Amino acid sequence: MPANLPPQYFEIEEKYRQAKTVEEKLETLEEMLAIIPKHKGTEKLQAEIKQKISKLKKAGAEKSKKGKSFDPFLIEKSGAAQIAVLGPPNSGKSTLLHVFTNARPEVADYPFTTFYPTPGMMLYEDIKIQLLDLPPIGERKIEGNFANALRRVEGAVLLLDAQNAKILEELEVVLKALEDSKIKIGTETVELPSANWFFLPTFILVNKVESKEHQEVAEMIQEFYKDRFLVKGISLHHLKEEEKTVIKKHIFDIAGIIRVYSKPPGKPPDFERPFILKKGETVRDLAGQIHHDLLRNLKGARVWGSTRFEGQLVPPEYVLFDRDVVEIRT
Ligand SMILES: Nc1nc2c(ncn2[C@@H]2O[C@H](COP(=O)(O)OP(=O)(O)O)[C@@H](O)[C@H]2O)c(=O)[nH]1
Ligand SMILES: [Mg+2]
Repeated sequence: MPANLPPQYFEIEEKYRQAKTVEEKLETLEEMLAIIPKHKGTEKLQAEIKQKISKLKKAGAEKSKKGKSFDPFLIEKSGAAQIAVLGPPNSGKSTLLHVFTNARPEVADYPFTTFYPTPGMMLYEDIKIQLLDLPPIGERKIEGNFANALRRVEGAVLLLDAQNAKILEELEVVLKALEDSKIKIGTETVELPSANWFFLPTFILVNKVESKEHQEVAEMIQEFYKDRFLVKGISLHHLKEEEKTVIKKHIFDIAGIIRVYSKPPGKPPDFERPFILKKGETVRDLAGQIHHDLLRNLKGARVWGSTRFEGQLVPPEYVLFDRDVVEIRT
């Protein structure tokens, strides 16, 4: 077909192939149609695209007639980060929310009490982190909505039950179910099979450790999985204050975030409202968060905390650390 399509056409076509939502697909199809030279050689192609557009629009109209499908897993993010609480049935996921947040999901000794996610806010020093109590992970395939929710969170806590004789099997079942949804978990980044896989930073809490025997179970898990996971044995029913503090710190660490305090020139730092950055982000990222005007005129910053000298001048590319105080210079 002597269509003589411009090179951009093929870029848009590629975008169309990658499009995930109906809206994205429609948008790229409209773009394709707009860019095609209108002559005899492209008539067939134009007709095909128009047909695709009308099909998609029809499907969309029917869907909205049925009412927007409600996604109970779409929990609006609140606080500095969202952390998933994962695990097999009965491992203590809902109990974890009782201990660390003000949320009160049902706790019961029969499995599958939690069908939908329940959020709760955990106070960590001067910030709040949102924990999501989630349905148990078992032999069944993880629902699409559930898997998508896991791709939105910053990290996860995986709870296991030290008093369950099948603890190793349960852990393997969880790992397998997640991998069936193209999600790999680990405390340190693990290699992903391909680009559409998702890495979810996760640490393991072996719960219900209340005897020497349970302690040995936790140590066994730790021994087997130490290359991949941080593993900690605890009992949520008998948690000491110090242990609570340590677990909160692990949750903060797995979220992969840092707190940074901004300081206007000549004024004291604002410790009331920390800015939240991802680990590895720079002065430039902070400036962009404060105000996009700052970005344009950014020269660097003075930093107190991670620098060798207090108030040291650093360039925009300087990587910030948790608790740094930063005075942006323009
Ligand atoms: N012995 C013991 N039981 C616990 C502990 N944490 C939770 N449980 C019990 O385990 C059962 C399941 O807890 P739940 O939080 O509902 O688990 P979920 O299904 O993972 O949400 C309940 O009977 C809890 O009281 C613990 O630290 N020790
Ligand atoms: Mg539960």
